[in-house]
Amino acid sequence: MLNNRFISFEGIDGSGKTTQIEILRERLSSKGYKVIVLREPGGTLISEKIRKILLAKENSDLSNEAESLLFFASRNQLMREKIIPHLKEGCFVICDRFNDSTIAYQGYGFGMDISNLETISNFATINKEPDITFFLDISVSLSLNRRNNIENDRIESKGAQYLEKVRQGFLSISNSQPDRIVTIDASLNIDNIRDIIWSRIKEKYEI
Ligand code: Z5A
Repeated sequence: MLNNRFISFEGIDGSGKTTQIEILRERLSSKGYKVIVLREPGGTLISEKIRKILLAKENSDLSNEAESLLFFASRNQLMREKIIPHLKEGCFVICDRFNDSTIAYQGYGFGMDISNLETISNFATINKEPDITFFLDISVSLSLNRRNNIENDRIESKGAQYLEKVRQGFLSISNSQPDRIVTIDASLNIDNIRDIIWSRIKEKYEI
């Protein structure tokens, strides 16, 4: 049996996912829970190889469809090798990005058919979605500011207009799934965001 401890974090670049995931990991661990943090794309040997293909600037010829399918392939490997086994063991599984990123970045970002992507996505994830998702929402200008001195990978190089479509995609996904997705104003300070996340975690898991 899979437990309901599958948590994902979503948002455009620089929205603070990694920062908040580290805080949540420490808090859950300090209370004695087993926690695994996984990043997407990546998290297994094969998925990390796919990540290199996806993010390498030299792969500028990668088609939109091939890019989407590589994200799904990486995710399926992560499901099979890490997410399902850890959920079965009773761990909290925290994913830095999951399916919503593909729907937002590839679906909304490229203007691809969302229902096609959702069908493939169900196949790739074996119909298991996160039990709770924190969508950290920031504006594109704040995203670009926060990432000011960091070198861009292939996807980050697509520019502000693309990122705005991705953000609108995330907003539309979160509006359509309010039971699963908690939308947080991620321009707030780190401690405020930490407190909002923790109160939702306490409420959901009664811890
Ligand atoms: N991608 C995709 O296209 N399709 C998919 O299906 C999937 C992914 C799964 C993965 O990049 C790329 O793949 C990503 C989407 C795409 N690229 N793009 N574009 P990644 O994993 O390398 O990077 P990322 O996920 O975009 O993470 P990031 O840029 O490192 O951002 P973050 O983890 O959300 O933020 P952070 O590292 O916690 O914080 C960024 C900075 O802001 C840092 O200096 C913090 O100290 C600061 N920060 C954090 N929170 C705050 C607050 N609240 N106030 C002020 N400053 C803050």
